[in-house]
Amino acid sequence: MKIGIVCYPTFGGSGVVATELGMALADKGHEVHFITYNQPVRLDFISHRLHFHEVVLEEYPLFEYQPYELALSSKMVEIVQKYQLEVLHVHYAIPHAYAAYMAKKMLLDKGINVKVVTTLHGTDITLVGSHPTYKTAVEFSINKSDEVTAVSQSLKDDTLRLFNIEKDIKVVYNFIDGQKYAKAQNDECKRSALAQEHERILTHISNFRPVKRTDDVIKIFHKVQKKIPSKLLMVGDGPERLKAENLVKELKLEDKVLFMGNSNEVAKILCYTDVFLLPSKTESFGLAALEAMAAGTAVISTNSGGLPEVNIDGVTGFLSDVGDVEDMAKNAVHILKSDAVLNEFKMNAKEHTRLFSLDTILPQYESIYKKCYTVIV
Ligand code: GMT
Repeated sequence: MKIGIVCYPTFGGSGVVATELGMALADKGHEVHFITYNQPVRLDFISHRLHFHEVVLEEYPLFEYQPYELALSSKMVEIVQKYQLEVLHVHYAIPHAYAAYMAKKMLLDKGINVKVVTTLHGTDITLVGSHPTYKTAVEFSINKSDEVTAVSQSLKDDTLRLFNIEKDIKVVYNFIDGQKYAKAQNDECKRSALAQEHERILTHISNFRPVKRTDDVIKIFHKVQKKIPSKLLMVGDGPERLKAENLVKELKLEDKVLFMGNSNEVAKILCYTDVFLLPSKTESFGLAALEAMAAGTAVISTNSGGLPEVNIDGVTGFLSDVGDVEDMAKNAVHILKSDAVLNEFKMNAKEHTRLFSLDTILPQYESIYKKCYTVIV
C-alpha cells in the first residue's frame, strides 16, 4: 500500500513509534511517505520505499504563531495527490488528526477519498487533548477519523472517559524490534567504560518533561546507592534537566550520575543497564520501559496509566504509587542485591516483550489500513 505517516519528528515516544512503524512497513514492501516539519530523528534511509516530505512554514510579520495545521494539511493534499497515497496514518491527535480531516475534505472535493487512521499516544488525550482549549477539536477529529487506535487499553479507557467518542477504538500496543536489541547485546557491550565491576547500573530515558518526575529518579537512586554500589545514567533532554542536575549536586551524587543527553543509541546504552527507572506521573504505555525490557532490563515504575500492561508487578519489575520513592527504592534494592534475583527479573522482562514484537503488531496496523480502505463511503 501507499501510506503517508504524520508525526512529531522528535525523540518523543509517538515520533519514535511512527518512525519505527514506517521503516518496518517499507521493509515489508509498502511505500511510506513521512510528512512532518523535520526529518524524524530515528529515520534512516534504509530503503528506496521511504520518503520524507518537509512541511515548510512561511514567516509573516502578522503571525505571532505560525499556522502549522494549515501548512501541514496543504502538504498532505499535495503528497496524497502526487504519490496517490491510500492512507494517512497520523500519530498524536494534536494537531495531526485535525489537519488530516481538513486534508481529507479538500481531497474529497477533488474526487479523491484518502483514509485517515489516527493513533492516540497519551498526552494528546490525558494532559493536553482533554484541556478545554483543545477538547472540542480533538473530539471532533477523533470521531471523523476512519479508524482510531490507542496504544494501550488504559489509554482507550481514558479516551472514552474524557471525550464523547462515537468511533470504535482499537488497542494496538507499541512494539519493539527484538532483533535490534539482540544485536546490541551481542555487539561489544563495554560496561567497564561506565561502571566498575562490582557496581550496578540504573538508567532513566525520557524527554525530561515534568510528567516524567525526573526528580523522583534522582531521589530513588540516592536511596539505592546507599545500599548497593551503583551508577545512574540519565539519557535524554528537556525542561526538567537542569532541575535534575541541581538535585544531583545537592545530594552530592555528581560522581555517580551521568547525564548523557539525547541519543539514538538507546539499545547500546540499555545493554549496560540492570534496572530501568520510570516513575512517571502518567504514562499511556511506556515505550521506554518496553525498550529497556527488550534489552533484558528489570523495570521499576509507577502503576499509572498503561504501565501495568507492560511491566508486570513482581515478574518483570515492580509497580508503585506515583511519588512513592521509598517503595521504588526498596524494590530496586530487592532486585539488585543478588545476581540470581536480578537475572531472573531480567530474563522475565525480556521474555514478556515477545507479546509486543514487531511481527505481532505490524500485521494489526496493516489489517486496519486494508479494512478502512475497502469500506465504501
Ligand atoms: O511522553 C513522551 O515521552 C512522549 C509521548 C509522545 O506522545 O510523544 O509519549 C507517549 O506516547 C508513547 C508512544 O506511544 C508512550 O509510550 C508514552 O507512554 C506516552 N507518554 C505519556 O503518556 C506521558
